[in-house]
Amino acid sequence: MTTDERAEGAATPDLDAVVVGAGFSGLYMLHRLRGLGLRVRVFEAGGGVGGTWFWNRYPGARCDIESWDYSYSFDPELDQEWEWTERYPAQPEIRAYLEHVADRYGLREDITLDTRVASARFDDDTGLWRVRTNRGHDVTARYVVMATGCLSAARTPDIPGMERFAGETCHTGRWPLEGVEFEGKRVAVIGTGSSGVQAIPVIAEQAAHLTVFQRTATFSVPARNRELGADEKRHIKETYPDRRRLTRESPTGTTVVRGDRSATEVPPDERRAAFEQRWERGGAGLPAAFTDVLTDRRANDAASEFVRSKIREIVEDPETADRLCPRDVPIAAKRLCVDTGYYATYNNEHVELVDVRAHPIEEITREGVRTSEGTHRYDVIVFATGYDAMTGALSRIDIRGRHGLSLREKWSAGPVTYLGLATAGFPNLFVVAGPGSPSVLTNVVVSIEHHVEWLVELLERMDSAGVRHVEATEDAEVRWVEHVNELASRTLYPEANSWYLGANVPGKPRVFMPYPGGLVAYREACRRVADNDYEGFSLT
Ligand code: N01
Repeated sequence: MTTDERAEGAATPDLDAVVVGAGFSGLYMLHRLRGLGLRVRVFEAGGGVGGTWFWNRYPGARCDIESWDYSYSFDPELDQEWEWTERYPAQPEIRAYLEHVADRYGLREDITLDTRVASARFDDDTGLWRVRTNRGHDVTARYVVMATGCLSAARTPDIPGMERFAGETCHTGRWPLEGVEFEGKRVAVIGTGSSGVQAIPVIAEQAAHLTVFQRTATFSVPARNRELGADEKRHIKETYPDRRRLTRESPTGTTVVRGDRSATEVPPDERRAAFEQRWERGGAGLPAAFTDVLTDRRANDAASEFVRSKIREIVEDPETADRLCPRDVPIAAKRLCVDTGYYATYNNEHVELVDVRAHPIEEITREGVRTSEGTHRYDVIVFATGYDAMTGALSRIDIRGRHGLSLREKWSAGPVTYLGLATAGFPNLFVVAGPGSPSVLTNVVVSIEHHVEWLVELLERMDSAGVRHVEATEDAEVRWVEHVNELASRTLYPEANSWYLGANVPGKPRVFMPYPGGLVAYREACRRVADNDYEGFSLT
């Protein structure tokens, strides 16, 4: 092939863009890229749209952000026509919403379901990406957008003997489409993060016996979920313009009201009253009662002790209550769980709690789970054991940039991105809500919309300026990672062994992955970059 032929080939890719994933990010990205007149194909591993909300069908699965905030804001007509029925939407409702979005904007024709992207390689000669799937697709595209989600690479721990278990096993993040029958069965749930905390009370209602294997006790606050009445639904719709503005101006992308005082400045009874009010209101806003719960150890201790006192009030058996009280983790340094009846579930006689630090799981046997104190028999084992978060979905794809550079290798000491959007050596490859962006520390839908809109503006401006490739510079990404680390070091986040740090995956480098400076500061940073001719990117 001559240089001219290569150049000609470069001008005629099969597609303008490949988008990987059809969840909140991929659907909106597709909609906006089509608005630019681009030819786009979305590949989605699931059998339907929805991403995380397609897979997470476990009992009790619902969002811990209020429905009126956890939805797209880009179209006021969509706000008016969709009606949320509960304060915290359950998985089927969110999935129905995303199905509605796919239909309403005619997105389905550009989405290929049941198809996993296996590799994406940049061709140095043509300047195009070549994307291959597990079902034999092999396409070239100018742009690749990874809309793969932060919590989509489900992780089942490597416990010896897994293959021998005669009963059923399932992971909350890959729930069988046909459901799982718990009625009258002996069930084990391993893991007490957000997924376990939601699933445990519902499984307990059905199972004959439930054992919860807890490694680290978790802080959870009541959701106080409720159905929305007609007046409230009307009020939500009437106030959408204001709500959307507030979420955009909020550091977390929610309408949760944030306290403006330090917890250490107020007298203990006033502090307790503030926590009590938030506990009664329900939802994850409890730490936001004060400005410094995530930055000041004394403020955090006060909030932690408040929740521990609630656990002791709710759980009747003092030993079980004690085991459920987190001690070595600052509250909210791991994602705060939001539950319906979690702690009270342990008051049931048929529910037991095993502390796997005291009695480690040694193996899975044909009959069940063997710990250091004996074998427990089960019909079903539920793994609520979380994800290879933020990087897992990307590292499971063979992504290669310039000169065959592998993303997996480049990120072997931790992800390196500029603004969480792009990484040097990988031109025209973008990540929505990637590591280095606020994503999981915010209402992710607000973060996603911001990313998509920022990227679409970038592509528009590239096109009008005749720019073919955009790529983060090494210098800019190194500075960005330093900035993220510096912000994290001012918080209590690094003190918990959380998935934010990759600490849940053996061997994963311990690096704080999300941007902890809040959405407002992050938006400003992105705005500045765009206003300064995309400073930190090379445009060629
Ligand atoms: O996963 P997790 P998740 N032996 O990693 C334990 C979002 N989300 O799926 O803490 C025994 O939080 C592990 O123990 P430890 C939300 O952002 C949102 O629950 O590592 N136990 C932990 O208890 C959330 O943070 C919603 O010591 C083992 C649990 O498994 C994120 O997804 C709902 C183990 C994993 O908890 C992930 O939540 C659901 C082992 N070998 C999820 N390995 C809502 O919107 C792991 N564990 C409400």
